[in-house]
Amino acid sequence: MSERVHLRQCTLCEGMCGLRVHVDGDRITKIRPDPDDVWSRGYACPKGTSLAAFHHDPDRLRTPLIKRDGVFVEATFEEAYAECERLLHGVIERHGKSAVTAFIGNPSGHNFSLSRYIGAFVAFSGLEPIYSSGTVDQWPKNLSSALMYGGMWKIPTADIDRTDFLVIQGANPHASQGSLMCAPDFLGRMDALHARGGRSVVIDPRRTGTADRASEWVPIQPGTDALLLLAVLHVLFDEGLTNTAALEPHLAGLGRVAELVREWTPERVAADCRIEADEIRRLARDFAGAEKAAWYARIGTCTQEFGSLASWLVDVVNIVAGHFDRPGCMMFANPVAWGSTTLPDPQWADGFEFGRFHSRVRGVPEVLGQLPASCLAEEIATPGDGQIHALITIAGNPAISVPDAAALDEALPDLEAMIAVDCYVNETTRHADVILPGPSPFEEPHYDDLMWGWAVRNAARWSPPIFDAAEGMHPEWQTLIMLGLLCAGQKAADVDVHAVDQLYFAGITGVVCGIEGSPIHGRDPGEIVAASSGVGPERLLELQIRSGPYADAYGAKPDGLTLEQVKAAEHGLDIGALEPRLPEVLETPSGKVELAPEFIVADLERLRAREGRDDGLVLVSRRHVRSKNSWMHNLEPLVTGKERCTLLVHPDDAARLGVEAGGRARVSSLAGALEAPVEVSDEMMPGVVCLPHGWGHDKPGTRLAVAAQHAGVCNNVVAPGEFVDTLSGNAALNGIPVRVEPA
Ligand SMILES: Nc1nc2c(c(=O)[nH]1)N[C@H]1C(S)=C(S)[C@@H](COP(=O)(O)OP(=O)(O)OC[C@H]3O[C@@H](n4cnc5c(=O)[nH]c(N)nc54)[C@H](O)[C@@H]3O)O[C@H]1N2
Ligand SMILES: Nc1nc2c(c(=O)[nH]1)N[C@H]1C(S)=C(S)[C@@H](COP(=O)(O)OP(=O)(O)OC[C@H]3O[C@@H](n4cnc5c(=O)[nH]c(N)nc54)[C@H](O)[C@@H]3O)O[C@H]1N2
Ligand code: SF4
Ligand SMILES: [Mo]
Repeated sequence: MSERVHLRQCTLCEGMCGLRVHVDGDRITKIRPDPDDVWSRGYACPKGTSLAAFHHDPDRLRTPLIKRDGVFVEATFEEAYAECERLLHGVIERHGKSAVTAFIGNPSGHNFSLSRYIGAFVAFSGLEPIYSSGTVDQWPKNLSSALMYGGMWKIPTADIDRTDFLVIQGANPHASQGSLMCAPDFLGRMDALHARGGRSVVIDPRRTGTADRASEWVPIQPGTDALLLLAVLHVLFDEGLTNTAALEPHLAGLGRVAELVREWTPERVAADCRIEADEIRRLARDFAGAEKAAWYARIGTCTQEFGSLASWLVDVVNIVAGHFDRPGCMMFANPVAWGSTTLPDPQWADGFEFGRFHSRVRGVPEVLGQLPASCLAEEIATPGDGQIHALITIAGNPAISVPDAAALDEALPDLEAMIAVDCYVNETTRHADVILPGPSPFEEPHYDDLMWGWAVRNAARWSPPIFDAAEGMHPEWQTLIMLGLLCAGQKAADVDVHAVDQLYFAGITGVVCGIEGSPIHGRDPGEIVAASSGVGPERLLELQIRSGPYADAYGAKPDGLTLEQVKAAEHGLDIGALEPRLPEVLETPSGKVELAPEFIVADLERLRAREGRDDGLVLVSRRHVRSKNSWMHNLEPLVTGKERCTLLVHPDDAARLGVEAGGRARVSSLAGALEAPVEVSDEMMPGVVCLPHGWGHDKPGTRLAVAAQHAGVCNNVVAPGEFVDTLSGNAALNGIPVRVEPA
């Protein structure tokens, strides 16, 4: 045995855990957490330690596929690009550019190449609108952050290691490990909070693994979080519990908030939220009374009918209570390497404007450059001017992940051209004409991009590649450049990827040199380009670090940080705890936190109309620690054991509905129907049932040998596409009215 241990960071989720990857020849023999990793300190979950199964998965694509007479055949990248050119140019010739669009999925945010070159693809391709998993996830938060702080990715994180009081609303880090908040071993950090005398409260319709570990569980009726938060604000103002003196110079609209929340008493919202008024008062008092407190909210507050209101209000609660921008409270990270999607976007130079165009079929407005992912099916299926005839999916599985999943699955075969940048033949990519895979995560370097923007410490972590990529494999950043230029009408044979990359890099360098406050502001971009080394994402990362907040600024600050220093710290580099960042972090036209953006405030009217409504039985989603969205069910170590794709039902509901543990239930909604095995549990609040998302692997034509044995059902078959947070267009995947009956 000539086993070697390689240090890597996990590429799967916001935990960004440090791993020890044991390698013998070309086999990974085992993966363990790295106890010496300065960031994750010896934590990793079963997904990270199962990455060997992904790397060695025989179903993982190692070469492009082209569909010929309905059958996928292996091809070289050159052949695949030629086919993409033929397909895309054909559609553009016949229907014009507006017939082409893209769907960008979640792993794009975690992948070293994709995270830094999606911007290149979007810019070169000129495609608009595009779709993404953002509108089935965090679009409401992007919207509120854009309007409150001046940037859609300016998202405060909970300073969990120094807080005395943590509220977790609509998130289950027990499964997810945190989201828009990077804190590996989240639950261990909660234990530490309790050990130092602090408390935690989980607000969730389900008593999750996180709620079990918390000091307190507060069940809430799905979709009513905005009402609860309004009442909490009411109490803060009404009882003189606000604490804004320190922040006041940086706030605009405080008076407006005080006036808005006056009507929303705890008594008014109690019945809708199904939380006693006294309990709301106590929660508000406890939160305000804690010396250091943080109120963290995530996907349960975003993927719901009033996602934008809730996303906005939770930040207002933190600010008004004075639990903002100071240690132990909600704070902004200041990452070593700025994220590539956080550069100033010229389209919003004069502030944000939404509804610049509308979707063709449903007529809904664009928000932050995108239309709701739930529009995609109808935009493909409905004939007429502007109909979508070509789709490029990039690390996305929308046939499972977006609402009305069956409608999209049915629409995809209507496309004249479909290209997937993906590593599996799955429920979505089986419809593609061409699939372009990338290397395994262990075959390229890694350094997370956007994620560090909401990390609970400022730190850095470089991972060198372990293996060479397979012969003939193209890194995904090159594929994105190629596809972008094919959409722009260029011929594959004429594209010099490296020359284009040089231009892209020079362009970004020019932008950074133009940013006031950048450590390289005013420098000659040519000088910076000449001082840079390498190509592709690694060269971009060097720029991100060397013009970041701790940078050497390409020599101007000799004590500053370089990529080489980050690389030398093989267990990662810890800069330290978060520091206050107001007002420097703000990019609003006023230079202040906009506490009451009128665009969002106007949506209170829709909330008023919801008051007193009884939805009957409603459905919510869940995640599991051994699964990541839709695409890790092909890994044997993660799918063994008890069946996990079950309908969770409270015992009282089960008795009332006549469904039994171990039996099967039929779940139906306006959108469709499905059948699932029943699990009866008092972890659900009565009136709310729950299905996991990301399942439904029984489709013909996929190549997922293991997942097909554990198919489960796709919960998005019952998610109506038009059930959205109207303001942001984000899908409401929680709080779906359903009928449940014995199957
Ligand atoms: N009902 C319900 N629906 C939901 C949710 C929910 O809670 N409930 N959650 C929503 C959320 S938060 C999200 S983010 C979306 C996710 O929506 P998607 O992003 O559409 O779905 P994923 O399952 O993450 O699919 C990832 C795809 O990328 C591929 N892939 C994995 N790694 C790589 C890689 O390195 N390179 C490339 N090129 N491809 C790769 C996989 O094979 C898979 O096809 O789902 C949403 N849908
Ligand atoms: N293991 C694992 N980790 C993951 C993923 C995964 O699929 N598996 N996916 C990753 C992705 S893409 C994301 S976006 C993150 C998401 O990370 P989280 O935000 O932590 O998402 P969930 O684990 O789905 O937890 C959401 C919680 O919201 C609750 N909820 C539902 N409706 C409501 C509501 O109306 N109000 C309130 N207050 N709560 C509600 C649900 O019961 C659930 O417990 O996880 C990431 N990490
Ligand atoms: S929590 Fe698990 S999946 Fe997420 S980064 Fe850590 S090891 Fe990877
Ligand atoms: Mo997500």
